[in-house]
Amino acid sequence: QTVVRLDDYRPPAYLIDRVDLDVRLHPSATRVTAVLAIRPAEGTPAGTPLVLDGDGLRLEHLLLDGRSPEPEAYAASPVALTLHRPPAQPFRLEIETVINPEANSALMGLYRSSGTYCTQCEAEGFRRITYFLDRPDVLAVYTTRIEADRTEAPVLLGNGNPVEAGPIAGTERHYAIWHDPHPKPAYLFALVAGRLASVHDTFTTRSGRLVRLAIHVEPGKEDMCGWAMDSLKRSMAWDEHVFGLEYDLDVFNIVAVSDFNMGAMENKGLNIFNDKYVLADPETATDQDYGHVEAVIAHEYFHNWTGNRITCRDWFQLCLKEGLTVFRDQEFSSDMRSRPVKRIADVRMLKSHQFPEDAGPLAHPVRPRAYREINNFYTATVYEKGAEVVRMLKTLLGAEDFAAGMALYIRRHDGDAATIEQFLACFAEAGGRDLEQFALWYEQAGTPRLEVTSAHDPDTATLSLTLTQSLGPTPGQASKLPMLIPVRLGLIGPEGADIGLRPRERDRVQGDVLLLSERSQTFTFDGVTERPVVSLLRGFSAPVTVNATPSPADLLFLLQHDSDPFNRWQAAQDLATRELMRLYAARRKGDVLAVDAALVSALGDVLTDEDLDPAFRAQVLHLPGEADLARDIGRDVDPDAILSARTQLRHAIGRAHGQTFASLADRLGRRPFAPDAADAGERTLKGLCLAYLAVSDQDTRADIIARHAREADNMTDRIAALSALVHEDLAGADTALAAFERRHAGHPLAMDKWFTVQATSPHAGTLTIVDALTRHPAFDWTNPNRVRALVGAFTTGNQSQFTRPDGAGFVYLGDVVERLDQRNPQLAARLVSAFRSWQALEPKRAALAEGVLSKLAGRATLSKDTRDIVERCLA
Ligand code: DPP
Ligand code: ZN
Repeated sequence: QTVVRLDDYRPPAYLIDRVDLDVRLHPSATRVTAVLAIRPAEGTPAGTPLVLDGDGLRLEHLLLDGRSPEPEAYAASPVALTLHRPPAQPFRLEIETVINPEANSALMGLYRSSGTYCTQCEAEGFRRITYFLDRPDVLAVYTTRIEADRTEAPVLLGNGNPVEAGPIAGTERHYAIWHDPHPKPAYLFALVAGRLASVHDTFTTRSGRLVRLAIHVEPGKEDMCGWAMDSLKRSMAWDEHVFGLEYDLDVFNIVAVSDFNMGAMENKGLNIFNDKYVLADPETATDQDYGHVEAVIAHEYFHNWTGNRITCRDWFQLCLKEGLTVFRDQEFSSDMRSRPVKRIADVRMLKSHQFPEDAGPLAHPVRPRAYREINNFYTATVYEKGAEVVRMLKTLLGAEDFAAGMALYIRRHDGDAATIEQFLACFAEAGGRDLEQFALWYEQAGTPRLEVTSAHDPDTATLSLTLTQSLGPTPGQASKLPMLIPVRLGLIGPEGADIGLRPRERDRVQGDVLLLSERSQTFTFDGVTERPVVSLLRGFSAPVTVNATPSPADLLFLLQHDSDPFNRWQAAQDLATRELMRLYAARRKGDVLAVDAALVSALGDVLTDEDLDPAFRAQVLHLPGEADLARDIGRDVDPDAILSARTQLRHAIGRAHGQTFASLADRLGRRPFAPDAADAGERTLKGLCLAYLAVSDQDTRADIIARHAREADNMTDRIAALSALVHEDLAGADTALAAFERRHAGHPLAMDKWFTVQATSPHAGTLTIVDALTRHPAFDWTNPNRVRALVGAFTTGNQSQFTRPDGAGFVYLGDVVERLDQRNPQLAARLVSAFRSWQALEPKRAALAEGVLSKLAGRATLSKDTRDIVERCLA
């Protein structure tokens, strides 16, 4: 398998200025004519061969400047079309290919989803449609003519603005022409054709451009688009307000399709979405779904500038658009909702998805330097850690210089295919900074670890903090350099108020941010008369793990007094983690210890503190997950002992506050459904109360929860009650499952939740149930959402059952991967990544996982996508 390396990057020898596409749609034989205006790039020696990319293509016709070239002048294979000696002057190449959308099960290129023709071209799907220079630094202006059967596809959509449309006389067919004036790389090309219904709205940009907005869905689903449309309009206004960025076409189309490998795709003027991130109503979508729809709509819209107007020079720069755009959508959601709660949710996600990636065999830098399959680099590291790096940049520069840097980046690189170096140069220039050391965040994989010690001297009224950073080896990177780590700090006095910081090393402290740039540094603060409690890494100012040793009393103090809500939450997590580790260590030795009553009581105080936002209270009471604990344990992990420890603590909390959980569950979230943050927060806390009530000793707990499941008037409450019943195996679980199934049988996205609830149950019979559910009428192996909701939920959301000591969970995943690999390599590769932490497991489980991976590796027919993950896991 060939490895693509950043160091081998060369600018393209030929450029394509214009693309005129004529796509005559047919379910099994779509004819694509591409007319390309090509010219040699400056400095390309005459006679340099032109190699266009293909993937599974067959050439039907070729014309060079209107004439058939001699057979010796070119060579065509499924993966390339080569002109041996192209003209030295600009020339026109006309290429005809025939493709089969119906047979396209990989969902890359042109395919059909429930009868709708749609495309997915990122990263390298355009080459499955026609031969092209399929690389992001070749930018062309596209005109697309789409032709289709009028009854099969009454709606024809392309990139850019509509130019003309009409029937084709004497036939059952019609056509539409779309023109996109903005030069773009091929990965942003899209077309959609089908029998689609739509909802419409308008948005007027601040300079007065009237934009027609439309969301296209399967007929009958129009009523479920309101939230997406509302989110779109808020995104457009927010990007103008916060970043000064306006939309640049006359129309903006969104299409929801049911078969989609990713979340959504930012094609210019024609975003294509996994329907999961468009459709929402209270009956079928949870508050979390509403939040995701809002965030993904915003994310794809924000790509219009960070991704489309300024794209990536090569795929190594993927984080240039993704990390930045995730940062932007996180900021948007923070402004729409509660900022602290959003931050906590994002960090939870980072720690549970990205930290394990960084700690295992799949670890890679935010900007990788080599890949075998780019599809495997749409990762939590590129996206979520990439966003953290941008956030740190803002912390280091301050809001003003950061905004100036962004403005410069947009001004300077509009229309470019850019690099991380160019991006950073704009901030270095705007902020008058040297960002050379900071750039290591893009280069070095792994999660840095901070060791912190503090010493207070009452005689000199000083506090000194010593911070030491370390970063372990990761694949391909044996040793690392020290990073520039911004550590936001607070010192809290005995009364609970922040003490003003008087640092001695003024050049290394910026406001309340310590600039740690050496392996070890000591920071000294004057005027600290009494021993303060140190609040470190406020707001999670850097994606690092911290090893400090605050006493339980200090952590309780932080939980009560920290002015930084993030660190109040973090203190509770640290307390819970410590307790869980203690219980875990005992269980591994065969002991069962009593649970720490002080922790249980402190959590009860937060639960009943009416001054706190309900969503925040829910986050504090939500214990670290099994995977989080496994990551902290790091080696020789016993998932059963983790589950028992966590269950023990949950039961102790449930029993101690059973009454409160019962009464809060009845009191909270009684207003008619509205998807706003305040109401959603109440429902989150209510759901958490039901989950704890389920493990309390309240006699009527099963009845209360079953009643909530029956009477819920929205999906959030219904699924929370159902999960509590099923996961605790309470009386009424089967009845509630059956009622849910009857109610939502016709709605695949709702049934996905029903699959997930069952797949994530920690009981020994779960694997058997998962397997049986693959034969349920609502399940469909060809639909990625179904597979992820059932199998993906089991392998990534049910640690103890996936890693069963008999290895049956591993074997099952291996079988699923073999089954799906030829059909949909991207999906198979995603699923097999669930093995990424196998080396941290205790030896027996690790050997069983390795066995399954080795068996997969031994298969001759494995896809490039899956082989890449499997071999990296085994390396
Ligand atoms: N569609 C994916 C995203 O928006 C990849 N660009 O993140
Ligand atoms: Zn994106």
